[in-house]
Amino acid sequence: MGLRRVRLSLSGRPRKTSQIVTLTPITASPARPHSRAALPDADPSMRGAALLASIVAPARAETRPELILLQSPCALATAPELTPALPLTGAEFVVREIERRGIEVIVGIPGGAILPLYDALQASRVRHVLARHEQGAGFIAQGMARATGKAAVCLATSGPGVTNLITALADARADSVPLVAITAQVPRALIGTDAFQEVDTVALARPVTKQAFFADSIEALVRLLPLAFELAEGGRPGPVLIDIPKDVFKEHVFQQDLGHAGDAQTHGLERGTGTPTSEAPLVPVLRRPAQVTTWLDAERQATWAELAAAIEQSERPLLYIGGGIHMSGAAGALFALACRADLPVVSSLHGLGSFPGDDPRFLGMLGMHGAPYTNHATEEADLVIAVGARFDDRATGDPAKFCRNARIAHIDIDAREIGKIKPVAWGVVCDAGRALSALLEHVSPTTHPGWRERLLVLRARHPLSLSGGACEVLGHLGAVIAPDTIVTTDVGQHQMWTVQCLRFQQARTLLTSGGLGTMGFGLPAAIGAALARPEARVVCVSGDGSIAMNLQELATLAELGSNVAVLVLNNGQLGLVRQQQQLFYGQRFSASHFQQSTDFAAVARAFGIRAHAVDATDVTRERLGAWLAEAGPCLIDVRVAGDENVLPMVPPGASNLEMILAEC
Ligand SMILES: Cc1ncc(C[n+]2csc(CCOP(=O)(O)OP(=O)(O)O)c2C)c(N)n1
Ligand SMILES: [Mg+2]
Repeated sequence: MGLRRVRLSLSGRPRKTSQIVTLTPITASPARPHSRAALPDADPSMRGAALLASIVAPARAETRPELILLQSPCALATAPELTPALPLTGAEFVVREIERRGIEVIVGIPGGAILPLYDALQASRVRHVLARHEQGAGFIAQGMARATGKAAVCLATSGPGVTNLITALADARADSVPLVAITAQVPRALIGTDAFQEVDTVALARPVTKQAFFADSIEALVRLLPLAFELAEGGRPGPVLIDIPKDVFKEHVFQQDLGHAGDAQTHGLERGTGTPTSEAPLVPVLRRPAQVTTWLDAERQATWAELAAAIEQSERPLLYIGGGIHMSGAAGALFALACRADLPVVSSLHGLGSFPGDDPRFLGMLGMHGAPYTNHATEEADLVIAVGARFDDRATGDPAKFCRNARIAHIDIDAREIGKIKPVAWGVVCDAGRALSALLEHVSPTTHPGWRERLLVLRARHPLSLSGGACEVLGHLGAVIAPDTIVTTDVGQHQMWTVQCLRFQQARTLLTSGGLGTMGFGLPAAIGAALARPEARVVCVSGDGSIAMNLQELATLAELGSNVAVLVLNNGQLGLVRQQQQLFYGQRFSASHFQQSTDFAAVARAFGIRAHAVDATDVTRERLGAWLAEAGPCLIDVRVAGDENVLPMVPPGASNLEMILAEC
């Protein structure tokens, strides 16, 4: 990338060991990193925009530069002031840092190595929710984070606590969810001895987190924990793990004992444990060079003028939005721009809710299970402005055949996403909200009447046809829930039917596992959402396969008494697997049918949760409304047919126009 090295005094006073720090804002073209002069008063232009900083420990400066994603250079110096007279233990410091950030609820499961932290929590006003499985804890934290956009904290003890948590971290990484996972490690003296409940946590977490730190001293802990929060929320959000040996929790710290911020950072890197993972692609061998014709600089007005002119000149422009819109709080700017420039909007799974689902400009979800007219419209567009979307294969189908008629502008806060999958004409590294506001300023009121008419034709000619018991139930659900109801889903047919049948109106009202597609997400995520927004009704739409994967969290839900309704669409199948076997494996149904059905209502009652078991045909709008209106948790087990398919479906690897359609 041609990074330049500069010397940077992080604290503003002379240092014994200076760090060599290389900074380039990802708002700029990777080819044109900011110079030293841009660094000191960086706040207005850089705060909020992520920086790629290469932090190089002096000893390894030439050999192994490390890349790290920061919100601002100030992040390195944000360790709190400690009172010299009052020493804190490491555990007390962790609790104080959580409190200092205004975090009211955390979630986890205790165990031997993390007991000092749980002991310190006793004296805190922070509420701890006891999950029943660490994967559940991770997803509860995700529910809080996805509902609010703020980093949520989950705790796990060493060994199996950590390994149980890993799936939730990988899921958060895939969907850019800000988490801070605080894990305990065996005491330092035992590390490397195959001690009881010892695993190499950082090595396990590294490929599935934005960053994994090892705090091998109290000084490192004091510097790394604030940084963990900054990293989790800064730039493109993601999970950050900090692993803390049991004896570090018990060490004491005075202010005069602290090293410099940079030293602590160096500390982590020197051990090889602070290796930032934000740069690590999930599958390294598949990394390709960015395919971008022109990089545009988000800082220059000319950039926005150029894109605004392209919109005005286009005959069939289209906005393609993704999860970056709600992450950046850009729904307002998006709506304003779509109105001013008369732009239709298509969305990825994670973009749903960022644009009002019932607005005539909204064309719905594109891709594998998108509406047929949405895929046709995307194919006919001559200009596609992709904002906060990553051209996932579920959205694009065969990328070579995606948007063949369009010039594409791709705006994303993460430079690595731009031109990763699909060649684009323009790449702009920018926060979605900033980009949409800038475009709004430059674009004149425009209309595209011919394109509007064409879209009406496409809607009529290629409708989304929804039928079957599950869709009827979901239709009733859509009719009885308020627009601010948070809906979580699991993974399977029920997930796709949910997003096809419901019209999401507000950002952060659909919480679903999109990137990793993790069964077992829905229930704990719903619990987390209810913790974050206790006033809201939360509905988890699940399947009989998925709900079983974190069923134990019904106990957590019963204890909390939250307003979470679990709607199980019980088809006796791993339905989406069965569907693929039917369509693509000659109807050879291998391990997709449950031999024995589970009475989930009875199970829920055993956990102390109100429950109903009904056939889909017995679900009416009134009954469903009445069940949801009752406060507190409930589970509704709805038996649906086992042979229904979620359609349309683009076969894996095919183009979005090669949909298998429902028979109308
Ligand atoms: C943890 C995990 N294991 C396996 C899968 C693969 N998978 C995707 S959908 C699916 C079936 C889901 O069944 P169910 O929850 O009953 O939903 P349905 O499709 O029947 O609506 C499976 C096994 C997955 N996504 N996640
Ligand atoms: Mg099922």
